[in-house]
Amino acid sequence: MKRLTLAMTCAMASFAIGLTAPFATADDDHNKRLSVTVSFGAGLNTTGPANHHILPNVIKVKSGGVVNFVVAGFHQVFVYNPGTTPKDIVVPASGTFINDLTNIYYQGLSPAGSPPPGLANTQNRVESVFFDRPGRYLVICNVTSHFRNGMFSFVKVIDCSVPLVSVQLTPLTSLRTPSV
Ligand SMILES: [Cu+2]
Repeated sequence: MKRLTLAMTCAMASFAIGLTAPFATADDDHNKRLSVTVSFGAGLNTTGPANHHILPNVIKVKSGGVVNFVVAGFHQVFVYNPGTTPKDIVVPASGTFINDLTNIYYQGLSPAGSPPPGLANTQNRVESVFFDRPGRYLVICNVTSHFRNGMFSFVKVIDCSVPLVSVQLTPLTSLRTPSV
């Protein structure tokens, strides 16, 4: 038995992704998963619950990578440290925003009011979030009604430098067809 490093596994996964999605290479750093684009909101041609989605549902990125949230419309990105689940979010009975800061990792720009100095909080924008530690991070839209409509996702940060898996490799000699 030979041990494969996760780095090799990541390379193989990238190859597999390349086989299944040969055209999805421009926005994810040639499938190296260091820069990933995510749709935060279904788009500007949708309204109501149809808009309240984060795509994809599971976002995969390497540690040290960046997720670029493309915000379409009135939304606010909140990212929580590993351990927080959607059921942990304390949703107020009323109000536009949830604002649960427990275990928060990244608090995105509010689409309401004035932006922080030096930043723009226009409703249509890109927010780039850096992830340096492996784990499973919950991402939600902080707008109360949107979260209630299921607007949340997960960022799965993978550390490709640590050996985590092992597989059984079959020697090539055992695969030869016996001669007749
Ligand atoms: Cu939203």
